[in-house]
Amino acid sequence: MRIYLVTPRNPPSFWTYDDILPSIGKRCLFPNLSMPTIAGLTPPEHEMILCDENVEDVDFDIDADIVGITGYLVHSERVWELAAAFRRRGRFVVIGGPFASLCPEQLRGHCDVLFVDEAEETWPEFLRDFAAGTWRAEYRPAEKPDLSSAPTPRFDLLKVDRYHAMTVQFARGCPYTCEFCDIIVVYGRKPRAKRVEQVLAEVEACHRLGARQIFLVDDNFIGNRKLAKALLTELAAWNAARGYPIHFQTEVTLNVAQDDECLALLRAANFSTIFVGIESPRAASLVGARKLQNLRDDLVTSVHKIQSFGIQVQAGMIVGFDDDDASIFEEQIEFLAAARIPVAMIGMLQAMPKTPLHARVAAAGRLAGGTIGDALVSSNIIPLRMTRPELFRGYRQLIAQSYDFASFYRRALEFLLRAGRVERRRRPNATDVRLFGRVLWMTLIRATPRRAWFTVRLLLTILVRRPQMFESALALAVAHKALHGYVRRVCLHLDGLIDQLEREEAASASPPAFDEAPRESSGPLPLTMSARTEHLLLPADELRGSA
Ligand code: B12
Ligand code: SF4
Repeated sequence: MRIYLVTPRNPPSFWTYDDILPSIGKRCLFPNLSMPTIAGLTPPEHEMILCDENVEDVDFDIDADIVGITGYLVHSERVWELAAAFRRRGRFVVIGGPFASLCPEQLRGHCDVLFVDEAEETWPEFLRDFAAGTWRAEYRPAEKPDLSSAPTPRFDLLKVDRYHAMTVQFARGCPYTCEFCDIIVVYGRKPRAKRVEQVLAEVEACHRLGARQIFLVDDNFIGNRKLAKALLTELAAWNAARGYPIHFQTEVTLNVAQDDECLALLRAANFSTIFVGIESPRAASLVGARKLQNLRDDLVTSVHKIQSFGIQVQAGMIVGFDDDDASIFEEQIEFLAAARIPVAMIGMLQAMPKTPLHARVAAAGRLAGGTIGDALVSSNIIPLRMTRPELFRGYRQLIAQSYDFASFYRRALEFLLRAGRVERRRRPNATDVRLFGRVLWMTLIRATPRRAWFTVRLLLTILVRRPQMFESALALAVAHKALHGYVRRVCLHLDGLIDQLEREEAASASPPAFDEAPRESSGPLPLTMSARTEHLLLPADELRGSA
């Protein structure tokens, strides 16, 4: 059989880096791992073709027996469109992925077969059923799959050179119980890991294909700390033996700061950045969200501890918890500055379907529509200690301030000057030199005077005061270019939403609450639903005062 697997194009988001990818010669930051994973699970007698719409065009006329589509909630509209287009052409369409696992009810009727949850067992089962003509309309595993026998994903089917970094997964699931988290709803609380040899084989495969950066896409890399340490020990040996060809990054919980051995291993294995869900500087909000693992030590001390090992912390932050009032925005700004966190993904609290938070706010009549799956552009909760316009206005101010030139510069510089030293550095090769040229072209030579001054000042200061951090300074200059443009566009988008909310508030004494409904339903559109995000793709220089 011939099977065509499609990843839909990403709507603009914090992670799409639309403003800089063309300049660095890439089409997308990371490949979606689900497609190579599904291809790896497919017996070799079938022909697999992978298409990622982020790096190539979809071939709607392809002669395929099965078309498989993946996606997150943010891809929902494109998933529906793709499925309809292929079905119109008589193709047999199957859908799986985080959107299908969390909201199967929104996909039934849009495909021939729906895969809910992980597909390590159900995909091969379906292929056998399909060949026998006895397939079912829906597949859902009886138990969460054991990953210790998962085959290596077919990275070789990806157009690797079009991505900035590759993605590899070690474990799924997280032992914690954060109230807003949909990950534990779908992947469970018991971390399930691959064996060290499996991960090494995957890293080796990506390295052979030319990868120089790998994102270990675990929900929480230290969910099972013993296994994580065993893997890190081997990754450190692997990287050292080859002269550190790979930079790793991953996602962990903040309590990694209380484990010096783990931090030393992360450094030894060449993890340059970790993404940490810090969420809030306010203890009451963390308690309310059941994010108790963040309360084991002072937050700023914990972040500094991680940085002292030469590892950059990128933070996930959230506003709009029940204990957040209008003073939370300033508190967040102060925290990011004190903790020296240049890059923070700041969002508004979202009630994702099926989470305990969703059930609680719905029961309290505080649900304001469904979610578009991106906490940076909307919120579907009526806050407790603020009005909705107050939340949206405060949030808008918070993100604008966090990514203005001056604040970002201060945080970046503080981090670069004070982070721990990592002695070893890979010797630059021709690709590095080319990349360096492209970055300077984008952030200096072809930039606005303000952007050029920002870049010169940051790079020269670091060259003079801490030259060994030059590569990190360059990366932060690039990140700011991407995020500043994106945040400016989100602010314009929020301005529209705030106007709409204020008009609604003026029209009625109390803000309207809407029932949760599938997005394609008719009737009045709640704010979060009408908040289309296509205009977030406008070039940065079309924005008022943008640089
Ligand atoms: C790595 C990651 C990223 C990376 C890489 C994204 C990428 N290119 O794929 C980055 C950092 C860029 C990212 C960004 C975002 N992410 Co993200 N991300 C993840 C993370 C941690 C791992 C995803 C992964 O690679 N999993 C490994 C694969 C193998 O697992 P899988 O996709 O579930 O696939 C299995 C099954 O679902 C099934 N399957 C999947 N597809 C298909 C298709 C078919 C045909 C079949 C049969 C089966 C099948 O089989 C697979 C094997 O079992 C998840 C958390 C999680 N555990 O899912 C969040 C997650 C997917 N991200 C999420 C979100 C919200 C985002 C952002 C919107 C955040 C933002 N505001 O910017 C952006 C969107 C970016 C975009 N793509 O447009 C949410 C999505 C919620 C949802 N249910 O839709 C998740 C679940 C995390 C969360 N709860 O917050 N993300
Ligand atoms: S630590 Fe992260 S992955 Fe784990 S439950 Fe909390 S939010 Fe979810």
